[in-house]
This record gives sequence, structure tokens and C-alpha cells, in this order.
Amino acid sequence: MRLYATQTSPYARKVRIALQEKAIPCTVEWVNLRDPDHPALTHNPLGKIPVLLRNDGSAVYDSAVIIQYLEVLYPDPPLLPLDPDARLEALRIEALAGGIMDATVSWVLEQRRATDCQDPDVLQRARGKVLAALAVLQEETRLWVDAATAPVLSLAQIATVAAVGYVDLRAPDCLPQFPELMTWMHAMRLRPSVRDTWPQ
Ligand SMILES: N[C@@H](CCC(=O)N[C@@H](CS)C(=O)NCC(=O)O)C(=O)O
Repeated sequence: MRLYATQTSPYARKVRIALQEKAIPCTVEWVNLRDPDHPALTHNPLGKIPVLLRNDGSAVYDSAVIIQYLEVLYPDPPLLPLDPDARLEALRIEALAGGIMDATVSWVLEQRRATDCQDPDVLQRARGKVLAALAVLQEETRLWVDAATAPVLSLAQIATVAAVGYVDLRAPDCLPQFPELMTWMHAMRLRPSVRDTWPQ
């Protein structure tokens, strides 16, 4: 299998951590999203990464679908609980973390516009979403004190690491008001799958 990714994409990082946690062999190919002919475009008409290319040549996207595919193909060790309520809860946290990624990307794109073209409402709304969702994730991490040394990370934890890591990269001033979340993230750096995928 081959994964098209960039080193900073939080969506791709979620998949990269899952691959490493499950010890699934996969070649990672870095993509330059500014290249109008980048290879992921051949497989995903939206031109977005991550894209997982299966050995039969078919493609799987987006990150949530790729994780579900990996979970079916390699059920051991599981990233999701079997209990329906616990499973739903994990998927909710994955969606919340995905929302942080989306809102941070919107904030970054708006910031990159010329100052006089930036819409303060867009900036404020995006930042408000990030802060509100980080507060919820901080509550979740209180239950995950042993995650750094657990046998395997859960999908909820993986998605949290990817989302908070991306905020740390792009909007680090959002984080100091969440000291427990930052402490948890710091501890998670001990884990090879987290350390090896740290955005550069
Ligand atoms: N919902 C998608 C989002 C993927 C996404 O937006 N990826 C960004 C990189 S961080 C991308 O490929 N952007 C290029 C583009 O939109 O053309 C997922 O979870 O995979």
C-alpha cells in the first residue's frame, strides 16, 4: 500500500499514526500540493491528501474512511472499541478533532490573505471554534493519563494528537490556556508513533 501525504497535514498524520500503531506496512509518498499535477490528483479528484492507494490500484480517501478501511483490514490491535456507545463516543471525538483541523486551516488561509482583505469575522469564528473544541478535548485527556505508555492508542487519542499538534504548529497562541492538554501532549511525545510523525 502507498499513502500520499504531506509532512504537516493533520489528516494525513492521523492515518500515519494509525498505520504505525497497527504496524501496517505502507510506503509514504510526500506530495507537493502546490504542484498542479501532484500524484494524489490522479486518485482523488478533489486533489486532497491523505489518499491510500491499495495494492489493487484502487484509492481510499478521506482520512476517516482510510482509518475505517485499515480497521477492517487489520482488526488487531483495534483502535476503536466494539461496544456501540463507546464506539460512537470515539467517532464523535474523531469528528471534533477533525473540526479543529478544519477551523485551523480556515484561520490559516484567511491569515495568509493581504491584511486589508482579511475578514475579522472569519478569523474570529474559526478561532472561537478551535478554542471551544480544545476545551472539550482537554476534558477528554483527563481520562487518558496512561495513553503515552498504553499498548495501543485509540482513534480518539490519535485524532486528538493530530489536531492539537496542528494547532501547535499553526496557531500556538491558542494553547497556553489549556495547560492540562499541553501536559498530556508533551507526555505523548514519548510514544514513537507520535514522535516520528511530529509535523516539521
Ligand atoms: N476531510 C479530509 C480533509 C483533507 C484535507 O483537507 N487535506 C488538505 C491537506 S491538510 C489538502 O489536501 N488540501 C489540498 C486542497 O484542498 O487542494 C480528510 O480528512 O482527509
